[in-house]
Amino acid sequence: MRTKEIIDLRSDTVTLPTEEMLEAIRHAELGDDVFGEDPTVNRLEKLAAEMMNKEAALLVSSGTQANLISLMSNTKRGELVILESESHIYWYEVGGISMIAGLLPWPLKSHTGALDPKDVEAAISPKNIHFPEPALICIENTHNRHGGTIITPEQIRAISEAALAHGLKLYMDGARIFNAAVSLNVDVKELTDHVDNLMFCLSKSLSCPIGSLVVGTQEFIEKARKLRKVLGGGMRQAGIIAAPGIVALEKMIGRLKEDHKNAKRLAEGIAKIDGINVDLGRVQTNMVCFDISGLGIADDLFLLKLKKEGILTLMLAENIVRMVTHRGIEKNHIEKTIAAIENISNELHVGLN
Ligand code: TLP
Repeated sequence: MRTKEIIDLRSDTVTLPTEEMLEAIRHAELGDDVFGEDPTVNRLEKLAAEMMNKEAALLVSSGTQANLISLMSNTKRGELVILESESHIYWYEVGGISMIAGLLPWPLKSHTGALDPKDVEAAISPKNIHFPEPALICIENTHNRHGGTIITPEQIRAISEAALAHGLKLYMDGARIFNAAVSLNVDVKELTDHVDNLMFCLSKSLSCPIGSLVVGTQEFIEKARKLRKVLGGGMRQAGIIAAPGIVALEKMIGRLKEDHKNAKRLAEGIAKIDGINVDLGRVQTNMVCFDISGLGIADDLFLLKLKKEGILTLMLAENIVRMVTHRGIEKNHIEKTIAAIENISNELHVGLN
């Protein structure tokens, strides 16, 4: 019996390593990275720093760990961190910003993920004995909960001016920064120029099994390295993680435009279906978020109906579905997904009356 093909649109984190990555792991030159002696890790960190136009980089186990280490390296306990109200750090990192870093998150609302410099200015309130000291501004690029939207170099520069004027640091959660660069058709350096430091993930659309990089000045990375050790993230022969990371940075960036094309096709296809509402303007990279309230179906049932067709996806919020394209998703999967959603709509007789 043939098993049904699974179309996994839950996240680009589900991507599996390529054959070339597995080969690179097999042949990686290894050493003890806590002693700074893993040549493959050293090579990856050097490459990442060069690509981002910063002095140094540090390999860590995950995006969440990268954000936590960066928050801690940029601040002191008790300080205030300005971030976007839908940001990953605020929503999905188990409150590590407060629980472990001891910081007060100060969330600001935005339309599509980019902080308004005027709101940032206002949040950096005048000195007052009652307020914690503001220390850091965080941006997220691309912005996950806003649907993979891009913060442009101009927007980043405007926020950085507010940061600079008040002596605050600017940090970027660039988990999917290469998606932004590829979509804008710019060198990634244009997106990193105006931030003090950042992190990006290897384990999302770049197809690596594990790993993220924290990038910034030498001094910042030294602090980050020590904090990684405190958090139990010092790894030994981590070259087996770094080796596919090098393949990713050298070979996997160009293909992201395929994912963006597929996301656009998916969005345009489902936008025509009765009961579905998609904001096409937000479909800028590899995510498609859409509102199913017009179908009049419970979220769980919608997910279940797709699952029966072999299509896996997730809810971002009540009635809001998120689908993410990646290397495991091809054009025919997009067409199958559009057809499956159309069938659900027809079954429910949406639009007939
Ligand atoms: N995002 C995951 C889930 O956690 C929601 C996903 O499927 O999108 N920053 C951003 C912007 C992210 O999207 C993620 C992961 C992280 C940080 C954390 O990375 P990991 O999962 O490696 O800890």
